[in-house]
Amino acid sequence: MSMDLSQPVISSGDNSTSAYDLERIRADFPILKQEVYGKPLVYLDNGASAQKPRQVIDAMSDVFENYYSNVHRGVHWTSQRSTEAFEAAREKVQVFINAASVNEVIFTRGATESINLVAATWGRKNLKAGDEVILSHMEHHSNIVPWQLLRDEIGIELKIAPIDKGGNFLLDAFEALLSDKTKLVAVTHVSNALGTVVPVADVIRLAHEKGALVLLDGCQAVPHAVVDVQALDVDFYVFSGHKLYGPTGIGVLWGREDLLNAMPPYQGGGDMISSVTFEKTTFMKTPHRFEAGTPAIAEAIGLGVAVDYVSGIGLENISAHEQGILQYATEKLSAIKGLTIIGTAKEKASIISFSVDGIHPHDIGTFVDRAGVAVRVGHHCAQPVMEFYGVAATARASFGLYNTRDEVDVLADALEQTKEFFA
Ligand code: 7TS
Repeated sequence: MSMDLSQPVISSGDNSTSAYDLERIRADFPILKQEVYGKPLVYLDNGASAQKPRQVIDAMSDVFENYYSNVHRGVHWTSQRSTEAFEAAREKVQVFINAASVNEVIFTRGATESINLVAATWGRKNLKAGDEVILSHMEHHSNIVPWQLLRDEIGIELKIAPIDKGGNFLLDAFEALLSDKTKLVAVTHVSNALGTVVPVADVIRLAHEKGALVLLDGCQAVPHAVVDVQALDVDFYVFSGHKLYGPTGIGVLWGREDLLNAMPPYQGGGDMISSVTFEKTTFMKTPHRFEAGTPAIAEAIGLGVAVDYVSGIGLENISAHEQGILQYATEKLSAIKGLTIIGTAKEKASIISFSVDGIHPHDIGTFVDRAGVAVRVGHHCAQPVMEFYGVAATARASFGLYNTRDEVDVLADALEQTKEFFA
């Protein structure tokens, strides 16, 4: 069973992982053989950044060892080879998210830069004082602050779509916020702090009925399920490479080609112009218009290999595996007395935020670390949703394609020991 992120209703998962060769997958990730404090590393911080398979590491070494050069400008062999590999990575991303054209795939430093790019270019050009942008209550700061900067600059209004105590996105309340003033809905596809899957198909349909565009923050969606930007009928989609088992320093802004070509450039510099005189510069079309300067070459190539890697396993299979882990971990952690799971939405990706009575999340994180378990503690760059739950921080286990039920058991045992220590 797979988690179809294009639909509001998502399966609760399948416990069978028989078709899923977990041992072979784990063997692809060198870091998983690492021991910390003499214990096997149990890496449950995939929401912050995922580990890299050998295939990605080797591909990036191969670039530097065998054909590295700057792209789009050399007639020599290494530059042509690098350019071909760089552009092939763009095509892989196009296929991965089913973009209509390769020109719609813009390489950025990551989701944060992608959102800032849309706010600074599309936003500045198309929004004016009084126009409304709708966000949700569970956005990552990177999908809040760029819009606040724009608000402070040009006077747009920000409206916040609410959630309920379980962390469910409230579609009716969202619909009630929509008006003729709504120009953009910028929401997360999957919440990094709660794991909630937002019913994006409905969000997009309702927003479009009002003539508003939709930007989805897909950081926590693309590693977990098939994303098809055409089936979604979305207008902008952003994600980071490093949460998708690829390198840091590379991410994607996808947008509809007509929208992108109507947007002014983000940064000016080399590689994005058609011609330059001191009087006037003309710009290339998308994607180069938005890729000023030397890009992250080996990183883009690495991202392409990461896309190959997850596609080779199959996002449907990854989703089924992770939903099984999510279900198992939810049961296992719920059985711990005093532990509260924060975020119990009907549809979730494999992310569990939690608190334990009387123990500060940072103490939880530090204590389980000694058992080799890496979890994230803090506000997860989503302070408004922490405030909604009346907590400053949570502990968070976020599971990836290589995590096992045994690792869930190690986490649960470590949490029991933490409780005993602090009792
Ligand atoms: N949007 C979401 C939903 C995210 O989870 C993150 C990073 C970002 C945007 C920003 O991505 P970046 O690659 O540009 O930094 N989330 C997390 C996290 O949950 N823990 O550390 C980073």
